[in-house]
Amino acid sequence: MPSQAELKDKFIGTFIGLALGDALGAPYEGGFIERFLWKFFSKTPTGKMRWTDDTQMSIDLAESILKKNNIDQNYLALKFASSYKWSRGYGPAASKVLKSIKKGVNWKVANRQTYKEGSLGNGGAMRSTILALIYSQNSALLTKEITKATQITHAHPLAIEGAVLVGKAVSLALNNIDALEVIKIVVQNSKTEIFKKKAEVSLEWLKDKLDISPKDVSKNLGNGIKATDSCITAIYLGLRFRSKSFNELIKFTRKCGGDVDTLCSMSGAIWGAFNGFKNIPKELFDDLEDGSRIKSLACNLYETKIQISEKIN
Ligand code: F2R
Ligand code: MG
Ligand code: MG
Repeated sequence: MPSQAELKDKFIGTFIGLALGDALGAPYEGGFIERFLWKFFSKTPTGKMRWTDDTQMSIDLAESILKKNNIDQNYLALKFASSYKWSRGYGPAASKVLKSIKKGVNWKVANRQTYKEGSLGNGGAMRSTILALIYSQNSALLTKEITKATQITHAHPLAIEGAVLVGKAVSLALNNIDALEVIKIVVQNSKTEIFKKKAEVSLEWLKDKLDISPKDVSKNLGNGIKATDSCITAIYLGLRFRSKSFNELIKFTRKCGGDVDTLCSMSGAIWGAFNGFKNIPKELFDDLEDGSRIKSLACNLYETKIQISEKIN
């Protein structure tokens, strides 16, 4: 178990790892059009690296927990909707959900307007890290709260399963669980064949310390926008680079292609949960949009976690 000081540093490392991964991966996300468009939005007016929807929705979730002390789905739905900005690069179905909620449609209706079963994109997984910070000591509550936070925009069971698996990996990293043990737990917790198979492949690769190329990582685990094509990939990357530098993780993940901002963001959060803020390069943090605000949110989440844990125990 980490000491209290170490845990606080890990909270900051997790949230900053998420936001930095997002901002550093964004210029490499998608195809030619997405990359070209991002050139116009990649910097803030003061020249900092701008982050995307992955970080915006994580900030919304963090602020919502700080306000309500738990997941209040109606409040969180309005919070997501009021922060929506086209230029943050939200997914197509997620954009429609948020615009509908803004117009007054109930989230339980809005989240099934595009797909009857709901979206199976990785939009729930990209923010589930925040709940791992709060519920890292209670696996059942972690699953329950991630489900509630995900289904507002992503009702599909695969989106929820991916979000739970990413959240679990972050929570285990916060608790200093060995990387091989983490992937074994991910295999055990995978309910559907598609996640389980990819987690088993990751386990074999990690066990044998194989030097798999970015191309083969993408080919076998996926690099797409769907939860099934990105969640296990990000978990694998976070675990593989657990004892290497943050820069090495980002350099490799950028080469995986596809949904790079989200792969860097989710694996960056796992890396940060293992290694803490103290190991994140200072010059990257200094160059990040709203770095101090995100750091302060992480500190406040740490205080809230202590209060919530005292109530639960
Ligand atoms: N929006 C982006 N990137 C733009 C690049 C998109 C690229 N052209 C591509 O399509 O690969 N990034 C941000 O969006 C991702 C998170 O997405 P989220 O919030 O899950 O979005 P959405 O729209 O709900 O789902 C994404 C796509 O998945 C497919 N899909 C979802 N549910 C489906 C279903 N039930 N049946 C079939 N397909 C489904 C659709 O193609 C959705 O558009 C992150 O990468 C974030 O950075
Ligand atoms: Mg994004
Ligand atoms: Mg993305």
